[in-house]
Amino acid sequence: MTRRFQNLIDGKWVDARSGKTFENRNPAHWDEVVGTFPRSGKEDVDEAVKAAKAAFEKWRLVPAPKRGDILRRVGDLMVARKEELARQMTREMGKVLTETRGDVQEGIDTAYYASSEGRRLFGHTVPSELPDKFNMAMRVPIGVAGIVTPWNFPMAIPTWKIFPALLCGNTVVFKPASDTPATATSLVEILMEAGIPEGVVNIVHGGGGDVGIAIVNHPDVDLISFTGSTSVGKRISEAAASTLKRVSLELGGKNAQIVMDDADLDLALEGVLWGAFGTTGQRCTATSRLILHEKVHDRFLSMLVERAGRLRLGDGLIEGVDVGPCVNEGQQKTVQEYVEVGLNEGARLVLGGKVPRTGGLEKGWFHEPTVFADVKPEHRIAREEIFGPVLSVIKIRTLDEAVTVLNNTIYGLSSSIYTASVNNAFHAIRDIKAGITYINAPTIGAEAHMPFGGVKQTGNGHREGGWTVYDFFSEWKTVYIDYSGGLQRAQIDNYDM
Ligand code: UN1
Repeated sequence: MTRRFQNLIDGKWVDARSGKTFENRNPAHWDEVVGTFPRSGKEDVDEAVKAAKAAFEKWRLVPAPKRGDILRRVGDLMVARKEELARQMTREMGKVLTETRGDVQEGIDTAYYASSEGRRLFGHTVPSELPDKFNMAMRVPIGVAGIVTPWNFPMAIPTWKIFPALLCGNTVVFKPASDTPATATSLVEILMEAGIPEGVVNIVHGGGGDVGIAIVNHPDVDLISFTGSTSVGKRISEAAASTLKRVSLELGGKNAQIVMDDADLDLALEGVLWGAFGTTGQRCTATSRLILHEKVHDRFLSMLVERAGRLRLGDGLIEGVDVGPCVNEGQQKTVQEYVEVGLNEGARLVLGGKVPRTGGLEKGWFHEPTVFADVKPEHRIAREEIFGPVLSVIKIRTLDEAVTVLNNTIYGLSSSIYTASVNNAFHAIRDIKAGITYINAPTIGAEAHMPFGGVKQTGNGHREGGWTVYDFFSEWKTVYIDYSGGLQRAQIDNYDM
């Protein structure tokens, strides 16, 4: 029997008011239904926001270390269920089991980090310009947080947002991607089991056009944290402007790995294989451009084609599979369209480019790992986010040229350079326009306790992860305590004239 999942609103598991549902299918075997989920609408969001708003008045008064204790239990429960959660995730979105285990681990790391932050959440004490007066600034909760998340990191990304939101004393209305609602439901079940009070976390399933936009427009939602495409991020920003909500956006990427002539090529090869084809290229941090120094270009390209050609496509639950399917039909089509674009622009297809039709892959949204050589920086496949297993190779002559090519995009999330020279490395660190730069490591591999985010149209200046995300989920309250017993006028009484 197919499991029928529900929304969680005010501590109760309920269907969509309309009674409508949608199916979630396994992208590696599209005839396998993972579950049915409520196709919610504005009326369900209204209920969830009402519950979250009411719950906020109690939750904001729970001491932060106590909120942290609950998140520690969340981490413990995730550890106990790691394997089960990873398998569920592979079934619903396709990436291989090693990677879904990593995704759950990223959530565990985030839980323990958030739990310890409950005993920090530092503020500032600052001298006053007046005698017998004390100044401080402290963090206070904001209110209801609308959390809208993608399918590529179905556990890690929701935890990056929900755990700090809760730790800071906010309540949550969570809309997960409709491709990964089962993992999201498991996360919410764990939060409730760990002791999160009713109404503090609510989950509303459904599409972005129905549920997502209703959350963004709702006057009682105080902040929005969204990860997804740049085009949707812009629409969210516009919609949120009418109520002046605080908005954190983590959007697209067009990340590049530079390989200089002095690089360890074997190491650089491992890096690009992992960066470009891990998660079937469906990461905002994926390596989608490879910028090769002319002196190593031909040799490295043939090493790459040889190794990438041996990557095994298949169901991510099967041992030995390297690359899973695209998440859905639409994503597979986008990849195919970009292969056409690349060919029409005159790039040279040196590997892949096709949808496999044999070998047990017929009923999944697979696409072969694909490499284009002779790509020019102005080509669309060198500038636009594809979000699939397609790598564009560009030849350069100098480090300056490599950095210029790398920066030639509207995005600025992750970047990487392989070089043995400390001078090259530091020039790259200084001149690359990206939120993250790796030296002798691939563009993927962000750790939960470090700031995560990008520049340019990858975001709007906020950072997730580490200590930085707590800035987004809390408000500064400035406090002046005058114990002089008299009226002291700032800027006036301590100056004679
Ligand atoms: C994403 O691609 O949306 O660094 C997040 C990484 C992961 C997180 C990626 N730890 O690739």
